[in-house]
Amino acid sequence: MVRMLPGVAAGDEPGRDGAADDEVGRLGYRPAADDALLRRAYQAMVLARRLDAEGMALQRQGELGLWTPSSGQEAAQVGSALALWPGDHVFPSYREHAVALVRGVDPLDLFSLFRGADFGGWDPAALRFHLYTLVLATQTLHATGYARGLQLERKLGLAPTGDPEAVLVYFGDGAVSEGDTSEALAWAALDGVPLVFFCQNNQWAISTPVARQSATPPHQRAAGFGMPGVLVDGNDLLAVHAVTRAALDRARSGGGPTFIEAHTYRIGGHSSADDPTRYRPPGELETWRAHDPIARLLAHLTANGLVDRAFLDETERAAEALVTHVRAAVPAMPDPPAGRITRHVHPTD
Ligand SMILES: Cc1ncc(C[n+]2csc(CCOP(=O)(O)OP(=O)(O)O)c2C)c(N)n1
Ligand SMILES: [Mg+2]
Repeated sequence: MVRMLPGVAAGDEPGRDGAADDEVGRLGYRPAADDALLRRAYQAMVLARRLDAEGMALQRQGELGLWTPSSGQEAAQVGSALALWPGDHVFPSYREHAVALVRGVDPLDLFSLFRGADFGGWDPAALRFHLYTLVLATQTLHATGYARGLQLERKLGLAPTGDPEAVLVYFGDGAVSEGDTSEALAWAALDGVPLVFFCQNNQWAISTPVARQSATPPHQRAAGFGMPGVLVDGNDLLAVHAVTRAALDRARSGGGPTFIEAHTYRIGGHSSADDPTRYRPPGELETWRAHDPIARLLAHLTANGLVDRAFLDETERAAEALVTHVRAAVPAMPDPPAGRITRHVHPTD
């Protein structure tokens, strides 16, 4: 298990060259030494948290059909997304809003999807961020097929010149129970495709706890399929970034796929249609709140003098401006024209 930041307790910060980092170094992972990247990560996490709150509020006001909260999973999402190179391909599920932000998806395109005004309005080819899927685990096969295609292109000398590309696929702990995931893992390992399986174990699949879905922690399955499985503290931005970067490097250099399990927690409900108070054990939410990934990164940044008041104020201003924009734009989104749904089936419509 890889773990770098020990939580929010004052005086408990390891810094980036403390004992915890030595342990990580022995395992072959190097934490980011790039202060600008850590500041960027903090900003992306704050923006994602605010957008998430706005998504819930807009759904409650009747402006969105559904919202899938991502709060609590910002370190897992931003840490992994910032390890990607621009040419890498991402296959998300339906909760990767923070990854979408990092990849440059216009937040309004996320909201138009959840409003039902669009089918998923961003350009997956341009952004290298493929469309959301609600059908659990399908994206694991799409990603494996895509990675196999990249591998064959390279083998046949058809790959574009430039950086070699890798693929990263996101899925949840519940999706590990789907047959598609097992097929994808078996196929990916057999062919050694350039792919990273990134499982956000947020402890719940709607109301089913992970312990009732899997007799072993998800990452332990990887060995049986023939690839390394790594467990990482998913609320630790530096650890997630280091592990994902190493796995992507391995994929890019022909080393084959890696399975990462990021141990995290879904602070909100499964979706805006869910009431987690019906099934969560008492105290669980509070325990995880004490490991809030944004507070932990901020504690690290502050302890190392990497942020000042002006930076924090600027981050707040940017978040406020973003949600003000979203709040005005979402209710004004036009309904799609009738016939749009069949446009690509019946081109004359
Ligand atoms: C094939 C399929 N089966 C069932 C569902 C219903 N469903 C939607 S989300 C979900 C739970 C998924 O949990 P997990 O994979 O842990 O992801 P999380 O929502 O926690 O991010 C279920 C059962 C679905 N969307 N697709
Ligand atoms: Mg889950």
